Amino acid sequence: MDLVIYFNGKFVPKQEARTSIYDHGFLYGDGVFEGIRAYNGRVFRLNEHLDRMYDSAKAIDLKIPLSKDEMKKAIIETMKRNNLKDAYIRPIVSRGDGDLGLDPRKCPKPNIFIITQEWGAMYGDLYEKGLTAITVGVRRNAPEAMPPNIKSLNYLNNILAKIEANAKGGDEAIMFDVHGNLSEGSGDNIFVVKNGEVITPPALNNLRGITRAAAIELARKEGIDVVETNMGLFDLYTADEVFVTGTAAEIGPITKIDGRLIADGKPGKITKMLMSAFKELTIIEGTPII
Ligand code: PXG
Repeated sequence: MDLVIYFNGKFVPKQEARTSIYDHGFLYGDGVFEGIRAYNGRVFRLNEHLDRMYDSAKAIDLKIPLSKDEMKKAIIETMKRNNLKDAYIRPIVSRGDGDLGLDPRKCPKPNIFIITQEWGAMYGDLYEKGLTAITVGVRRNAPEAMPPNIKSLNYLNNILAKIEANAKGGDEAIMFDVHGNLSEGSGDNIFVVKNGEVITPPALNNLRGITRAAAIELARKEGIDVVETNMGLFDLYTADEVFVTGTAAEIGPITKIDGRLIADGKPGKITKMLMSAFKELTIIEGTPII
């Protein structure tokens, strides 16, 4: 059976889920989205993802024509109609159809799509071997220009970083901000472990990751100190462990950066502990799809 997509209150086959070329989501990247995961029939941290999506929309002055509760019901219904248990969920709200001018006042009605599809582990055997990363020249968008806290439909900053990492042979890109402070990966947050402490950049120059928050909670539950502070290249190269967190990536160990081994080049103890604690959490938590 073909996947069905939620489109403005209707469920349509995926070939019919189309928007206009005048949709400002297409013309200008004007809109917001979320990336959510369901594990074994439960949607992980659905309320947190919806809070973030509505905050992103608020930050770009986009009024989503559904309440959070209605959006939640639409997501669950899309999952049910596709008979999915382990899935990736992508709600998208675009500014809607307008004209060729960029003024959002020309777009009276936002378009809402919800895509769901089956999804497994993103990095395969690299969770055991470790990922390689490249620190890229592309700087993360400055918060004063395009706040990285907004999960907008314009991902070109991240895509430029990914292109650079691809060209230089890394599984993931690591970005710094314009001041040289560590920011995040192209689609995940970054953590360093040093002398038993877990350290991550403050969430001004990166996306407030749902997995980031879960990793912080899990580390603190184990009695590990977690500090949010600015870091530089030195902190990466001299780290005991480095890992990334994201809905797609989950928790992924980084064992090589710019061709240099991190510590002994194997996934670290705290990273491995957090990976298994996170796995556990995804099994026991979540909004049931009923
Ligand atoms: N930073 C950025 C820039 C992201 O896009 C994260 C951090 C992690 O946030 P969560 O809440 O997921 O822990 C993200 C989310 C992909 C892909 O295909 C990645 C994301 C979203 C959608 C697709 O790699 N990352």
